[in-house]
Amino acid sequence: MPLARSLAIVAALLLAGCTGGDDAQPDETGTAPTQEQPMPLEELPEDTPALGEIIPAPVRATGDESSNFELTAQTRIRLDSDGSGARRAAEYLVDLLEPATGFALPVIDGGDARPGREIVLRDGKQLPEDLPEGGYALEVTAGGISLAADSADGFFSGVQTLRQQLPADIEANERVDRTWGVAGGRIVDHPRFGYRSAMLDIARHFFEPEVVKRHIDRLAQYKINHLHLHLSDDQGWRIEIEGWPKLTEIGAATEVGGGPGGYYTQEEYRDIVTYAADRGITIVPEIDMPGHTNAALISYPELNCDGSRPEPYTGTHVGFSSLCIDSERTYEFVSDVISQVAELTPGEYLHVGGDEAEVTGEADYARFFERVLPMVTEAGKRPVGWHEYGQVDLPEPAIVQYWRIESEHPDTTASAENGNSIIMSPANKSYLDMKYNDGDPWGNDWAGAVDVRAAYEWDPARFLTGVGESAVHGVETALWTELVESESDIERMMFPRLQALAEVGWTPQQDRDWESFQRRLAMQAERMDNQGIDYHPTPGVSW
Ligand code: TNX
Repeated sequence: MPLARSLAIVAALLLAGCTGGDDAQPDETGTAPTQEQPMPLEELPEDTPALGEIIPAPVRATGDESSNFELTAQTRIRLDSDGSGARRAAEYLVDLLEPATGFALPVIDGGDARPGREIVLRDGKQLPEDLPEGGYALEVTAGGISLAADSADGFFSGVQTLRQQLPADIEANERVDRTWGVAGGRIVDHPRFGYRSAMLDIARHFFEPEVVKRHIDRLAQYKINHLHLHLSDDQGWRIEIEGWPKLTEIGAATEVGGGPGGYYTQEEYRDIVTYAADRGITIVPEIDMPGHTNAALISYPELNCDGSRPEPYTGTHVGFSSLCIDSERTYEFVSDVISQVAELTPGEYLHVGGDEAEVTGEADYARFFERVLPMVTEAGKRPVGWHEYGQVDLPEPAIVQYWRIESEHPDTTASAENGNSIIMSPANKSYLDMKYNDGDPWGNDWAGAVDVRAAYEWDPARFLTGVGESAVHGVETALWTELVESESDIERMMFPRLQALAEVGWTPQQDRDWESFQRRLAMQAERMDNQGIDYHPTPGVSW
């Protein structure tokens, strides 16, 4: 018997043994029943990624060429877990695999092991004890695949790893008749930061729910686990608030350039939240205030100090609007908005903006947030705000999002010293509305060009003086949409810089390497093509 085959049988037996299954017990002749022991794939199809050749790079991958797995129509997915995370991730995996393979894989709860034919999602019994939160272990043998995790986040991340270990054809929309191999070995992996996020501005240009859903699909594959939606700005108000109908009748009807705008009903928003959760993504809603509020002011002029109705705004300037800080009506409004948005959002966070409030006096600004932040915590949410709100006395759970390009920012450093966590989104690294290169015909440029290498080569724990690893809550890219009008604009600006930021947020700093990233990024081209992503084939990468 060839060595690889014997090893595969041993592996299958071991797998069965450790799960208590009995289908693979040797028969009287001492050999395992052959119909339950598919051959290991000794020759992986050439286009199968080597173990660990994925984005973001895993913490540890140990290949074993003798134990490749083959996914077939007979493969089943078995749950050996008490939590709902494994089931949700399993159902997601089934949906991911179906279009290209044509297999409708069953998900089975409990039951015995069936070596060689199954992918098991199991609670973390086999995880190293010191595996940090959000981690998972993926073991690929000819006898089966085991994905162990102890959180929904871990299961979703493990599923994304498995997805990228399959050939790029797995991303095809139509059935591809071929061998589906997965390279054998073991990956033990965990994120550097628990918060890995992307911001989409749907205020400057509105995007329909189905565009946001496709965006969610695309983000999830790189283990981005939060989507921050910028739901209001001068140019548009994008979410229905009961009791304040003019926000959507008037405030939603504009966008940059004079287009029709739009908004989400509460039902549509809830649906997006659920869709995201089913893919391991938490929605972080942002209502920007007290500045960036022209759309609210044209809807309800009583929120303006002089009570007059401003003109609708469809340009791209910032810093000219403010809610009236001294009016009780403002706090009735903000309280309704916060409580309803909190109610619609199961996630931990609620973003209150706070940036560029240039026409709100400093003392007013502080007074405003002293009243508003308790509304957020009382609604059961953890406040997040752009770093300007760090000038205010923040409650301990509040998170500060740093967006400037300077490496010194005393207020943010002070916030970190006070125990507030910091989300790092420096514009010269993570702003995806910036041009890739100086000569690009599209994109903002106030933070300079941000090419893929710039987006990749930085350390979130070394960017800002006094904000080290333990103060960093995570990283977030931002796609402001003053100049982004279509879904294909979104794709071109996001990809492939999103992959760079995804690895910045996931992979330990010492394991990150531009050459290696560049090679793995080139491998993503076919995956993005198959998904119909109109990415920017940026120079400097051998696509
Ligand atoms: C600054 S970054 C803004 C946005 C703009 C963006 C354009 C931040 C918190 N505010 O209002 O859209 O620059 O790059």
